[in-house]
Amino acid sequence: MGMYGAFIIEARDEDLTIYDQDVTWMLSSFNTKKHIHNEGVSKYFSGNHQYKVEKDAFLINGKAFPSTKALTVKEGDLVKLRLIHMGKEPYSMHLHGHSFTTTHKDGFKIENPQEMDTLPILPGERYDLKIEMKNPGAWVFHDHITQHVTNDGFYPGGMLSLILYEGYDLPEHLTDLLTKIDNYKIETLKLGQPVETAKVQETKAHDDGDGHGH
Ligand SMILES: [Cu+2]
Repeated sequence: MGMYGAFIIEARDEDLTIYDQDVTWMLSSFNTKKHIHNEGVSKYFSGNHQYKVEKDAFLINGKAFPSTKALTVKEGDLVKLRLIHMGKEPYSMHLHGHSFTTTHKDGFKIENPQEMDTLPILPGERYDLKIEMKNPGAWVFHDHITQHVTNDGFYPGGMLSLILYEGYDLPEHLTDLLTKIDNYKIETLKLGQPVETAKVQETKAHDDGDGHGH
């Protein structure tokens, strides 16, 4: 997992909005017991119809929280976030503290972009989000389907990342939870980047944003 990347082609007549950051998140899931990515599609098409494999790891760019990489920003930044759905189940990506507009879907410009803070995204879909960073703090950005923010069933984990403004760090409610459980050290995380438990425990939070109570 994580052994993939995005190939981005910009249209020649693309609008000339200048973004301070251009970030791609590839969303996927994984079964750590069977080490099967995307439910063994090749098996399915080869005539073996054993298709159902339960997922226990939900990933942003091949990593599950707390190994996901936070988006670090400055107040005033304009960020383009490209979401690419590489998985097999619907996701519902929700951002705290901000709204965003979806400027493109599947590479095509959206003529009347809607402002929103939650984006349903289905397998294969790609969305470009335009986010104005105008609310300093530490903000959670996550899949609102609860199973998808767990590692092997334990919250917090999975498809959860953060927008961190300069000077802010992991929100306290998350550091508290991480220090209370040790079950998030599942095989997925070992296969990826080591969990920086010590760093998480030392982190001082300055979260003046809302909690993660929804
Ligand atoms: Cu939330």
